[in-house]
Amino acid sequence: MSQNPNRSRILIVDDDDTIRSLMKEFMTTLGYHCYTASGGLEALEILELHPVDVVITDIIMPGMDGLELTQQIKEKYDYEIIVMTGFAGEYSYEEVIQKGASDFVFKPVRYEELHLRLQRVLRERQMREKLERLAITDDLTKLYNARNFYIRLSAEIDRAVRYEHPLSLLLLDIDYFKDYNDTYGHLEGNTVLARLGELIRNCLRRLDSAYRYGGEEFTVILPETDGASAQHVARRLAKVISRESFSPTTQDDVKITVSIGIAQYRVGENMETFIKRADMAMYSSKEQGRNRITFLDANSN
Ligand code: GH3
Ligand code: MG
Ligand code: MG
Repeated sequence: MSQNPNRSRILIVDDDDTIRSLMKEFMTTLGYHCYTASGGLEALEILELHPVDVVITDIIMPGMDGLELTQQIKEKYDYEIIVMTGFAGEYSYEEVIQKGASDFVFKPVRYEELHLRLQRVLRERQMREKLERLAITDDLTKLYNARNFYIRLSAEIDRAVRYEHPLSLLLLDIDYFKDYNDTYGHLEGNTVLARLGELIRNCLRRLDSAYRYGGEEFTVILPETDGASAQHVARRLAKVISRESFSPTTQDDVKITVSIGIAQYRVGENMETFIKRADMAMYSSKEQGRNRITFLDANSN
């Protein structure tokens, strides 16, 4: 949803031309971005092309009625629906809500009331989106959290197997980070973690996703990526991180380095084994002196 609630996108569905155009005028004046449709099928066609935040639909319409439309939208999308109904006895509140509508207004619609209901529905939607975002995000680094890592990796493994596409995993661990904390304090350490989160995020392509895996450990899932390309990504990350300077005190200009492990998914292996191989590659980087990249290809153990 757009940040400004007034730029939210609304689809108005009504078979009455006059109501449709009056509502569109009202909503547009309030700053909403409006689409209109004269029936259920046309509404579904519009939704195929344009995502929206809220659908406001009449119930009684020729062809597909508003209840059927509500049900179909809810099966396919996560959009809010406000239903307009002609008179009190036409459909029950329960019936409409059960189909998945968020709210309900009577016709003739009082615009002020509709606007208030719309604002409430949008507020609740924003709140829900925020909670969903918080549940999958690490607060300090703004990367996805470890719980989300397992969910996403499992889904990516399924996709890689189904489409026979390569899939790679990076595991990064900050070198000597305990010393950094001991020398400059935990808060300065946190600054490093937050900045690393930002650097990693900025380095990635659209399909890639990065996670705070542990305290000072990060993972990056690279779909559609073989080991050779994953090494490019790892080198780019290491370079960007090595260029960054931190100033935990006014006198100090401190560099940090990371040890990186790379594994390419091997068909048939389970998620735990895949992660373990990336972990072993990372430990190998540590053992060889840190600040380096180790790749275990699909055939090595
Ligand atoms: P190595 O090169 O072997 O990785 O050494 P290291 O010191 O980085 O590794 P070790 O696992 O011994 O220590 C990890 C350190 O990371 C210890 C802990 O204080 C620090 N750390 C973990 N989570 C956080 C955090 O949220 N904030 C801060 N500031 N430090 C953290
Ligand atoms: Mg560690
Ligand atoms: Mg470490």
